[in-house]
Amino acid sequence: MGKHRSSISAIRAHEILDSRGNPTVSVHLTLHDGTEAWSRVPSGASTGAHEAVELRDGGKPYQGKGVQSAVGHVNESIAPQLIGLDVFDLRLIDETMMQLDGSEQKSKFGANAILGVSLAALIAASQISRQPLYRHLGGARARVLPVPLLNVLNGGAHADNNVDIQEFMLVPAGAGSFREALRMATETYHVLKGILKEKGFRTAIGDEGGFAPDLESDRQALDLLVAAIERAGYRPGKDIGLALDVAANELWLEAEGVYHFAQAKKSSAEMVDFYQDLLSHYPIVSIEDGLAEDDWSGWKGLTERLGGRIQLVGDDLFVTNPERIARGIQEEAANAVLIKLNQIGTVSETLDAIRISQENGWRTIISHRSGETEDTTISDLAVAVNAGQIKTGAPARSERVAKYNRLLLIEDLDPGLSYAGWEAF
Ligand code: 2PG
Ligand code: MG
Repeated sequence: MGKHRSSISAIRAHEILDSRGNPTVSVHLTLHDGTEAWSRVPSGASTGAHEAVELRDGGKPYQGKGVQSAVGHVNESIAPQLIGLDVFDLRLIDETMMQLDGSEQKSKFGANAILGVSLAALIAASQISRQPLYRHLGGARARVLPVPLLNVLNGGAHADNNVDIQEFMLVPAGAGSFREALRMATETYHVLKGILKEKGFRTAIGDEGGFAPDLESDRQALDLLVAAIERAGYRPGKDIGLALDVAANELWLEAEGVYHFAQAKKSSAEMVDFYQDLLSHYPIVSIEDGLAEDDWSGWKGLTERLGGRIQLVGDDLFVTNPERIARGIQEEAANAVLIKLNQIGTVSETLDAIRISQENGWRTIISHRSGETEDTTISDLAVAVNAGQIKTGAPARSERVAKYNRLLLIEDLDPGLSYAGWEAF
C-alpha cells in the first residue's frame, strides 16, 4: 500500500452501452501520478453454463439488463479495498477482488464488475509504463501477429434459417502478413455479399457483422463460402481455410440426449460422422464447440477421430477456466481453447488459462463476444501471448473492425513482429 506513482488513487464504474444496445460495465481508474485508464466489458449471447456470472439488475430498466448493481459493487465494495494498490501487481488486485467476492463463479459482485476493474488496472499499468499494451503484457516474448478468424456467415440461434451451425469463418492463414490476411478476407466478404445478392438472398448482417441469409442447409453455406473465396481469386484451403463455431450447446436436447438439427437428430457419435464427412468435402481447419459443454465423453471421441487432422476448439466446454482446461488436457478432450476474458472474469486467470494451454501444446484463440464495445484490448492480448489466432467478427461494424484496425497499426509500428500464418494451426 502506498502513494507511489503507479498506485491506485481512484476507481469509479459507470453503466454504458454495448454494440447491441445493452448496458455494460465501464471502469475509470486513476493512478497517483494522474494517469487515467478506461475499460469496457463485453457480453455474450450464447453463454456457457460454467461461465463466471454476469450480473444484471432485473426489473424494468433496459428490460432487466441494467448493470447498476455491478457498478455499485465496484464503487462501494471493491474500490475502497483497492485504493493504494500498485497496478503493476495485477495478480494481487485480482486476488483481492476474488477474495472479497468469495463465491465460486463471481456471483456476488458479478464478473462484469470484477473484469472491468481488472482490465482498467492492466490498461493503466501499460500507460504508466509508456509501452503499448501488448509489449507491457508480453515483454520481449511478444513476436507473433494472429491469424484472424472472420465470422462472415451465420446460422444457429443467431439466424432464422435452416443452418444449424452458428458461425462460418474465413481463415486467411496463407497470407504473408496480417494486413494481407485482412485484405484477402475482406475482399472475400464483399464477393460473398455479391453472390448472395445474385442468388436473391438477404444481405442484412447480424451482431458480429456476418450475413444471415435464409439458406437451406449447412452445406449450402459452405458451398457459398468456397465459391466466394474462388471468385475473389484465392485458393480454398491454401490461401483461405474455413472454420466453424457449431455452438452445439444450443443444439443439445438434454431430455433426449441428442443434438437437434433443423433436419435431423444426431447422437454424439453421429455428430463426429457429420464433421468427418464435412472435412472430406470442404477446407475446414477448425471446429469450435462441435459438441456440448458437458459431453466430455463425446469430446474425447471427437478428438480421437479428428484431433490429428484439424483444430478442435473448446469454448463453452472450457469457459477460459484453468481447471476445466486442465481436465480437458488430461482427458484429451480437444486440442485448442477459445479465450474470452469475461468467461472467467479476471486478467490474471485469463493469462493462467492461456499459459496452461500453451504449455501443453494446445492452441489458443483470443475471442470477442457477440456483444462488444469499441475497446481493443483483445488485439493486444493476442499479440502479447503469441496466441496465433484471434476471432473478432466480420470486417464490418466498428466494434469488430476496431480490433482488426488495432492489429494493422501494431503490425505497421512494430517490424519485429511476424504473421503467424499456417504455423498457428
Ligand atoms: C461464441 C461467441 C462469439 P457469444 O460463441 O464464440 O462469437 O458468441 O459471445 O454470444 O457467446
Ligand atoms: Mg463459441
